[in-house]
Amino acid sequence: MNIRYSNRAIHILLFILSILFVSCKKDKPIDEEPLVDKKRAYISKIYEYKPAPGQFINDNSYGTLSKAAELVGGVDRGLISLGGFGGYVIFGFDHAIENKAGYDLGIYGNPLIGVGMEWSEPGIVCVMQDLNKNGLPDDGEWYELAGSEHEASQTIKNYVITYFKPATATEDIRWTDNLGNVGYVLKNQYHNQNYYPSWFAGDQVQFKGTLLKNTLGINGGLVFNQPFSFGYADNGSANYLKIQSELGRGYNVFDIDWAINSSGNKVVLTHIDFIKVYTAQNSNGNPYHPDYTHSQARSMGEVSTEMGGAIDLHFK
Ligand SMILES: [Ca+2]
Ligand SMILES: [Ca+2]
Ligand SMILES: [Ca+2]
Ligand SMILES: [Ca+2]
Repeated sequence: MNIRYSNRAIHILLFILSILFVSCKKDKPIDEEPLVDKKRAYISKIYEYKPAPGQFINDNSYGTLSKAAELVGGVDRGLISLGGFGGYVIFGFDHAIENKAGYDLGIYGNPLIGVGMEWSEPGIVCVMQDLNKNGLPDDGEWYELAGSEHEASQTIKNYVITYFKPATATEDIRWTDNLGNVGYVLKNQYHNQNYYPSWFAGDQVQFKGTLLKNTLGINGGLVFNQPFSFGYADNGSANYLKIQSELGRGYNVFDIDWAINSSGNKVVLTHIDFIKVYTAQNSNGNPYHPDYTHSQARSMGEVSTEMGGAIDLHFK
């Protein structure tokens, strides 16, 4: 069959099919129409955006309440930064996410994945059920999804950090933690605004969570922050690279089967209603730490998880 003939045959076939499709559609009652609203696979609501101080916070591009609201209904509609350790976002879908075999949830971030210049900023993911069915993340327990570092010796559970509002916008943001450390979220030359969230009441804010070890390094002048092997957001893991290569846009995958309670024991969940992501490292991206005066000490800015949306991997 020559090409012109086959094209003509295909056109005729498509024409006949389109007539059949239209006539079938007419006969079908409206309430039997299949669900094709792909938007429902994505975030339907941001319940809370509470970032820790960081270089993108209060910035109109990545760090305001209105930027967080833009994540609803799609992927890469915007990007929010969660700031330093503990800063978080809580979101949900217009339906519960079921725990089926394998991965259930995908979360979009912006890790740099070039070999030798990795810039991952791992975020821990927690899930909650709406036990009292009031549509709010207000009564269940937050269950951490245990990633590859869950049992690592350098992982610190129940880490608590307190950030202090600076007197002026030009100051580094001081913090203390429950291990007796004192430090600063360092300001840098690229972002001059106040790094402490402008909408927070009071003069200090506290975050709690699991602290993961730093993965920062420098090689030939290039500062990198390596990914963990699995189970974190904004993390350029091998699986992220695979999805990026197959779909053209990478995301991190999560299995509700990974849920653990506050004692570290596995919990069985048939579904979840709410998801929380928080920055899980406490790092200024400063390979010369604790030297704050080195010329490269402030070149990267704090390690802060970014999120560009999420997807229910079972939604068809
Ligand atoms: Ca699953
Ligand atoms: Ca509830
Ligand atoms: Ca970041
Ligand atoms: Ca990032």
